[in-house]
Amino acid sequence: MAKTVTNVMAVQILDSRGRPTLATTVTLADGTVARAGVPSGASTGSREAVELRDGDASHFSGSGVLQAVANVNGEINATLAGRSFADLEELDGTLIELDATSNKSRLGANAIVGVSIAAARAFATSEGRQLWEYLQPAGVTARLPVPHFNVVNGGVHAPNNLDFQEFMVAPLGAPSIAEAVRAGAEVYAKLKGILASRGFATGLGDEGGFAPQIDHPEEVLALLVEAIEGAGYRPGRDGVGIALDPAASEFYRDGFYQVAGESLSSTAMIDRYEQIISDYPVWLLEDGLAESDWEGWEHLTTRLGERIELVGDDILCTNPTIISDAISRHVGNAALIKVNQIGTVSETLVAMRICRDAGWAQFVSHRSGETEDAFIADLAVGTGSGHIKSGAPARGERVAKYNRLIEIETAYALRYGLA
Ligand code: 2PG
Ligand code: MG
Repeated sequence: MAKTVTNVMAVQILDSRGRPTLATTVTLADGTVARAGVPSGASTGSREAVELRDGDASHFSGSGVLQAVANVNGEINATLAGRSFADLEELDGTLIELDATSNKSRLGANAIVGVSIAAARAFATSEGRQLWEYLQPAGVTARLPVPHFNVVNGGVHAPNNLDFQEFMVAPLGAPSIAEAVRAGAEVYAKLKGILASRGFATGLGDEGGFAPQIDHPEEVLALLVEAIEGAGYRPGRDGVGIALDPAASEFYRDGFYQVAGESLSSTAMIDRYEQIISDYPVWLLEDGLAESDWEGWEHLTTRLGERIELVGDDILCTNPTIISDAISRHVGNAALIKVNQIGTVSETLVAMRICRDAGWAQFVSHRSGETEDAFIADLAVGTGSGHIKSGAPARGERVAKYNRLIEIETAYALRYGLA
């Protein structure tokens, strides 16, 4: 049934880092009102859709989004209000056409994605369906994803020495979301105790994980195994596994990877990962190499692609064209899925369909700058993507997503897990 939009509006609010972002509202003629909060990244891929920032140094040091807000309240509202749309794809297509750039830089991907997410929620509500049901593609089985809890933060997400950005624990062997969340929270609490007992600070990074002053990634991995065992779980795929997002573009300089004082070639970096996955129960590696190192990625995939999941984030940017290119070049075997990287929900669903058709995995993700909006929980469930990352099992904007998964699990008997 066609939906008539009567109003679209936005205001400037704060994200979890205290930086400005947008809250958007879409109102339909049937009285449905739906909102969205727009996420924002720090370690961004160079080919991501463009987030519009005001650049006015006297206002939030240039990071204001008042122009993006004005674009929603002005041009976007003028175009959408009073119009009927057969579905979300038509509404998203109208936004893309209106922007008329290849990277959403005119109206701002932050403005566009806020409207797209709020519209998806409005359309679902108007049809009396759960958001995850509304997002579920034909022929796809909805299921509850394995949450990946980022318990140690480094890179550009924390002011410590760690070059790797994210160290995640994944309750792959848990029977349900409720048990997975419990495992994540128990390991997190155990890790805090271990860090404190060794004299490390237990302050937090941007995604709620601890940010100890540690140089070597292997040292963190050893602590994670200790915390997993200490909390009473088995490290590994039948218990609690580990996933890494080094976000390698951030420590790639002049063709070399700078890790803990060492300068490693692409091959040496792959050797290091091979050793890491032999020594520790790491089952997933995201952005192990830089976005510009496609040749390195090809080697990485040849060497480790049969053993672990290799997820492309900065290198793919949730972009259907780039993902198709990577699939044909055998670069990685999975894509990170971030709605604001491409800018609309419809294009995100296309990116996920391309992955599915190629047998690639899809790892649904938050951004380091977040709001309490839990859209990605429904996205992961509806698309049956099998896994999601939303930071630590702590801090409101992170647990909002995990709590939504618990709510979905409680109300609907859906299968949990990856396979
Ligand atoms: C990443 C993300 C989310 P950011 O690199 O995967 O964890 O970080 O949002 O800063 O890009
Ligand atoms: Mg990443």
